[in-house]
Amino acid sequence: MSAAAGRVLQTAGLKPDLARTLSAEFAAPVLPAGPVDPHAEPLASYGATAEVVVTSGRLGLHPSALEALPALRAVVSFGVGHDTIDVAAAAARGVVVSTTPDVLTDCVADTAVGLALDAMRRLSAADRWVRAGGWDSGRDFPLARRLSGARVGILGLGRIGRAIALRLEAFGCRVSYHNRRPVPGVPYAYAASPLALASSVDLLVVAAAGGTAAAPLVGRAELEALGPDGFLVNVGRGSVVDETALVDLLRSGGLGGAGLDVYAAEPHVPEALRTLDEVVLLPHLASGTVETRADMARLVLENLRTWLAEGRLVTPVHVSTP
Ligand code: 8YV
Repeated sequence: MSAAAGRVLQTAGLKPDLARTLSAEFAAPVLPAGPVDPHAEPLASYGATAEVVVTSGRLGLHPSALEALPALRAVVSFGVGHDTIDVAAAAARGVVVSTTPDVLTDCVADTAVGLALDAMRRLSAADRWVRAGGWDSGRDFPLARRLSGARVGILGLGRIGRAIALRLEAFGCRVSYHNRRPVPGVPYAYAASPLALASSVDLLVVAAAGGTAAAPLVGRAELEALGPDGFLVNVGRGSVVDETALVDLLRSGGLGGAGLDVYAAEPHVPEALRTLDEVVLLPHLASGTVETRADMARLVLENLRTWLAEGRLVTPVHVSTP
């Protein structure tokens, strides 16, 4: 019997090898994702003793789990985003939350650059065109837009935003940014608002975490400001962009193109986007390499082991003050 038996629960749907380790090493029963029933298993047996829930950014933690787990003290999450976990409500109950920062920064930034190149140079669209026999027909593929030297705005200059900026500097891009607060010591121009940023760039890259803000940071006005020759890349969260306005503007030619890894209601991708050649659609895979996902799983286990042994988390989320 594991010494941790009864102390750890895991949310259904985690990376299979992580789930296996949680079962084998911590005897962690599986909690269904979504609303929990305190009278059903595993809560009927473990609800009173479970101190830690292991989950992911995608699976999140349903508010009902906070209520149903009186002994809960920590939520250990796979992924850096925590918009699916109410960190403030957890903190109010004395529950701390950890995520997996840093280890996924490079892969997410690589994906953002890939999306920027693909959307502006129309690589996926050209690939489809070759496969469909467009080249055989003797026609030329339409000219695309240059990323090298472009003016790029980064929305959210955290770890990932900075890694994207660094990569784009190597492309000779002129980088500017908007962030909740200016970041000291960076060589990039600060724009006072998302609209000011969008108005002054060729490419807007969203690297901001989805928050609880009522209105998306990138709304119709910001997309219109990017304009028919402008491009949007989103590796942050779908909730940061007004998806309806995005679809409208891409359809009408009011926006040049987009590269998206995240959507408002994943895994739903609006039908209209699927039919547009100007948009590159990825299934939220920015951190999805064998190496990075293994690093993320290792950091989850490090947080869990450290919590169980020492009562502290290695990479806790700091609750932000307004
Ligand atoms: C994760 C992500 O892989 O880390 C994040 O915030 O969006 C992804 O890269 C995913 O959230 C894990 O569930």
